[in-house]
Amino acid sequence: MPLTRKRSLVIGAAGFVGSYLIKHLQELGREVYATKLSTEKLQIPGADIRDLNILDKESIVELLFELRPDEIYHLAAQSSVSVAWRNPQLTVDVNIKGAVNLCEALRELFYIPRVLLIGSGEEYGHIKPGCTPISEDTLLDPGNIYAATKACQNMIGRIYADAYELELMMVRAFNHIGPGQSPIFVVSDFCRQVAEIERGDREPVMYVGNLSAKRDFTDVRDVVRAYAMIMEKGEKGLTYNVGSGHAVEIRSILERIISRSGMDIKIKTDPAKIRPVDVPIIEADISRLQAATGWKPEISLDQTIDEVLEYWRDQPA
Ligand code: A2R
Repeated sequence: MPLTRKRSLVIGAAGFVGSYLIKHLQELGREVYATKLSTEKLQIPGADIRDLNILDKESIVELLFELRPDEIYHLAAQSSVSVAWRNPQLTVDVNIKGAVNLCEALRELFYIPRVLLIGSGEEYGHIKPGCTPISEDTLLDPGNIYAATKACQNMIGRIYADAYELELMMVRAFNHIGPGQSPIFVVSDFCRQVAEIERGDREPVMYVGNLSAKRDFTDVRDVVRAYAMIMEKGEKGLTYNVGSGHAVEIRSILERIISRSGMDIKIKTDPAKIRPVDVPIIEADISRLQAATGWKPEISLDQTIDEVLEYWRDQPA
């Protein structure tokens, strides 16, 4: 190990991805700093965790001057599509102004850290039939407020990278899954329902949305490995899709989860889970990521499903 360890800063680490990323960076031998909102709880042995609200630019500047990180992962976001519909102002503030605050803070530093801005496959929006797998150069057509703010963050990142020679890279992450994810996401939702049925907490009926949609799922541990590789090898100003490269039908996910329970479970459509506009297939073209880093997913969908199901079986009733 080198005498001085590389310093990583993870901003917005109290969400789903943050603790996985911190653990991975620690495994890589990094000295890891992370931030959370003062209202959030996060403790990870060996990681130095601070409070930071990205709406306060001066606090970002102070923190960066104090820590002098070599690399910064920007995860902080208002990341819920439905909250974005209900509170577009907050979503614009956190996702756009927050990113601008970070970019402006970077300009005040006397050195140039590597920075990864995390966006979303949602930025592509209404993907037309025949346009999958979708590459980074596809024209963005965001279909909701959350997606629009992430598309904006992406454009701002590229502009700052070009205009001020900042070492900024952008990611568009497709569906990521794993133990600990909120049950507003489909795999976590289905696994939680099965665990509750197994415990006898509810009748043996699964409530589902659109089962024919196809989505590109990647285990969160593979996702954070990709982030670290892009941080190391990515080209400044470029955007990288992070996904498996293969879309899977939601029906197949449901069947795999139900088959693990061995129970006779009925399936009912819950109108609340059907979205007014649903894109039939979302699949990432990951050739740019693979050419730059050699990354490929290592954790199979079946393994992730097993672990997410175990996670929900272990939760108290
Ligand atoms: O909204 P909360 O209370 O869950 O807090 C989120 C936090 N956050 C902020 N951090 C600093 N300053 C703010 N003004 C601010 N507002 C919200 O960022 C949450 O703890 C964290 C983001 O984590 P998640 O929402 O769980 O996202 P996840 O799944 O970890 O995804 C990471 C990134 C996000 O940028 C997503 O939009 C993207 O990957 O897909």
